[in-house]
Amino acid sequence: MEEVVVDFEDYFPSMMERYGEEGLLMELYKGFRLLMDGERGLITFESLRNKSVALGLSDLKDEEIVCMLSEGDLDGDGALNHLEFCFLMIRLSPALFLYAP
Ligand SMILES: [Ca+2]
Repeated sequence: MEEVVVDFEDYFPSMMERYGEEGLLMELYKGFRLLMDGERGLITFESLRNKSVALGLSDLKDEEIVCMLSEGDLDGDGALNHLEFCFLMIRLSPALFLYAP
């Protein structure tokens, strides 16, 4: 989990700088679409494990995936919807708020 947090903290502030706030939300949405299970429209353990390579997260261990899912899952259905994914990404990258107006 520690590694993942560091990655996101490094990654998102520079994304914010590059894309701006709306652009970043679009990128988050693209990331969500990339990782989601196409049939359910949600990020599940299986979809995250299968597709994490596409986001350069190929070293993600199963327990880190479980950790991300349980941390991000707000309604308790065991998967991440778009909103839960955005919240999780923003929570994992508190440095983002330094860029808020
Ligand atoms: Ca959920």
